[in-house]
Amino acid sequence: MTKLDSGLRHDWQVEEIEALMDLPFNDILYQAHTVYRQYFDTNSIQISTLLNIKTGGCPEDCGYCSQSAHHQSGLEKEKLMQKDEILAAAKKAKEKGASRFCMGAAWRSPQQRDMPGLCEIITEVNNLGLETCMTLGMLDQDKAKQLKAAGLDYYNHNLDTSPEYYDKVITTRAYQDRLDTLQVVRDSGMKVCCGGILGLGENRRDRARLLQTLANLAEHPESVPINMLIKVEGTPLENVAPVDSLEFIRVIAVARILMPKSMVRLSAGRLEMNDEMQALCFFAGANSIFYGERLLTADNPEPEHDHQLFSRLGLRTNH
Ligand code: SAM
Ligand code: DTB
Ligand code: SF4
Repeated sequence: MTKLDSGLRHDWQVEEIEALMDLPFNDILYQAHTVYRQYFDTNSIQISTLLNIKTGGCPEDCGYCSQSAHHQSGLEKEKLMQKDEILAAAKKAKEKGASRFCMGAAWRSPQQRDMPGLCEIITEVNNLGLETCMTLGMLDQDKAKQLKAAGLDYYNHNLDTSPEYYDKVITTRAYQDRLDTLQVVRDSGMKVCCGGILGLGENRRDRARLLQTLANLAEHPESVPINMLIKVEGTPLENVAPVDSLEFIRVIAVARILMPKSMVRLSAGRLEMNDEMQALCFFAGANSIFYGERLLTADNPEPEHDHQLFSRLGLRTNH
């Protein structure tokens, strides 16, 4: 455990987390917001912009994903984007106010032949004055070291759901593979961005187990994205029942309570959330979002709409 991490708990029992989830809504919000105020300026949120630098044709079978070659989402497979195109998108994101640029690739893991190009991209995006994040699939120690040496600030690698529910959603890799990559990323010295998705058909215990796994990592991820499933036609999860909005807010609140110093990111699915729901997520402790009209392949709220929302809520976007 690092110094920064001292005083934080890493020994949560699932029953304790379920008890938090079961609290009356006002109590859970009050508790989460109290913790939130101890550690953060609660009127300030961080914004990151995403770019899919390699689209489609992914060999993994993640049941939620438009980019898996196993599903018929109609998405055309593309090659890794050219560096200049990526840099142009990064400049635009910076001009529009993003502080971090997150690049995603539809890979099971990157190949060594892609590494020098990826490392150049990282260095040049950093030189624009942006923090960098990548999500490229599984990493071994050597590749994690190369990314770190190039200056990559964050690596995103989600656990997505509970260990028990994982193989209902993904069969081409195991939960332990995810944990192994997270360890390699942590050991390399990069910051960890790791969270999950709600709405995969999981139950409340699965949600508690996901949060328990995240909070009981040796160090809490610096960034914890909580995604609401975006249902994609042609994927196995296209018809799954939606998660109740208040349940989603409860999960944000419990993430804040368990990981008080982490950035909790209200991630995919905001287009389906009204302003009032997002406001409650921000009250419950979400302090980061993806900003820009597109996520990886799916739409995100218009930046203008987000600005209006921030202004109506008195939120600043300056970390
Ligand atoms: N291939 C890499 C991987 O899986 O780690 C990186 C890209 S992957 C698209 C990044 C994350 O986006 C996934 O782990 C998942 O949590 C999230 N995601 C993907 N499709 C989604 C969807 N339809 N709705 C919500 N979140 C989604
Ligand atoms: C994360 O947890 N959510 C982002 C980011 N990390 C890479 C991705 C959301 C993807 C939503 C579906 C899509 O755009 O294809
Ligand atoms: Fe591939 Fe990532 Fe999509 Fe899974 S989530 S199919 S690994 S791009």
